[in-house]
Amino acid sequence: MTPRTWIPTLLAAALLPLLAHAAPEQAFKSEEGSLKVSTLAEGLDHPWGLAFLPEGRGILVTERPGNLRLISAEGKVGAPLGGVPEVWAKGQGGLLDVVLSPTFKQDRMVYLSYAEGGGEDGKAGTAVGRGRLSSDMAKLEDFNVIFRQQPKLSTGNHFGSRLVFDRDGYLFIALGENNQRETSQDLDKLQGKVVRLLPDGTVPKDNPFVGQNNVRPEIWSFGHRNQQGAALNPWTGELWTDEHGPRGGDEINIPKPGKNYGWPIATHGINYSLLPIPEARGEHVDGMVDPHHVWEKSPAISGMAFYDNPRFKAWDHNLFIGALASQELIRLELDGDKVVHEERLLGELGQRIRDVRVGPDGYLYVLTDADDGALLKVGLAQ
Ligand SMILES: [Ca+2]
Repeated sequence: MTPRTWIPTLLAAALLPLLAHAAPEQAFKSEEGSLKVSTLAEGLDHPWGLAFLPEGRGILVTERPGNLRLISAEGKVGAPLGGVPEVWAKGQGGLLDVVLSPTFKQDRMVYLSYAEGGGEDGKAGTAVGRGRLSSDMAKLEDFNVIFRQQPKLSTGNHFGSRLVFDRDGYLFIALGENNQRETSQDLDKLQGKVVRLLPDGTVPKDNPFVGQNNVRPEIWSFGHRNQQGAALNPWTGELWTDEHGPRGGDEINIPKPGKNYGWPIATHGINYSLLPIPEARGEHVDGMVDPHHVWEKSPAISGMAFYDNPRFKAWDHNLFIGALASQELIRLELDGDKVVHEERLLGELGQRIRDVRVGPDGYLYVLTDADDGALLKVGLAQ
């Protein structure tokens, strides 16, 4: 390298970290101390889900219009990865969640959920597939679909979806009902369900409805509306999900095998038109499981993360949930499984919060849902 080329290169190298940290850190009051918020990356197009690569090699982030990007630990946003499936990017549809295989270090598998077209009359449904992250991290190789919501019934709403592996390596998919209420109770359809699969998409033999006629064996639980958050409780190993109610009645559930979570027969909500849900028979209906926790006024809850990192002791045993309509990050204190206190954070930003995860460094990583969406890093002053 001649001096003429290396001087600008050195300058660029010196400036890059500055650019990545261009936005100043902000501080907001919170019950547990001063909340420190910095923008790790911005200019993201409706980011939806994120997954941390091991050994600090960056963060995979989905953008709803269909791009998967790698953001470096310093906040540099990479070009879209190749090998990602074509998605149906209309309404609430598009590229949605991303998780790594629990055996990623051996298999380098990345799982994606997304809206897929091809249904009757141009309708779409949720699909899940996986591909191997190439060694240069520029593409997914040999992507193949392991799950499709059948039939495809969405004209643009309620695709869910979140992906969670449990401790035994089973893959849970938390789905929406495609805005077709009655399908949540139909056991021959995959709308409004939690499904449980082996990592390659085959159905585990001990799923609750295996062997029954006219029932999809993938189903783990049913009677769900639009599930946009899910996480594994690190203290119990159980799956938790959250779902949007209609007008009112956002819920947290702890889905158990074969159980009915009520929608649209049992709900705390009413229609957006203020009319009752036609099928609804009340908040509690015998034979259906009440929500573990419910909001009478809907914050429109989305991605969730349990806090189990030693970094910020004040947050120990908390559950964080993004909220879209109310434009906040919800902090819930848990006593065992029970929600005993709620605080709303980040309202000062006026941003729809789509997802929240706990990073390996113990900071919260938060995605804002906007044309110019951001990846925020949130911690407490220490
Ligand atoms: Ca319910």
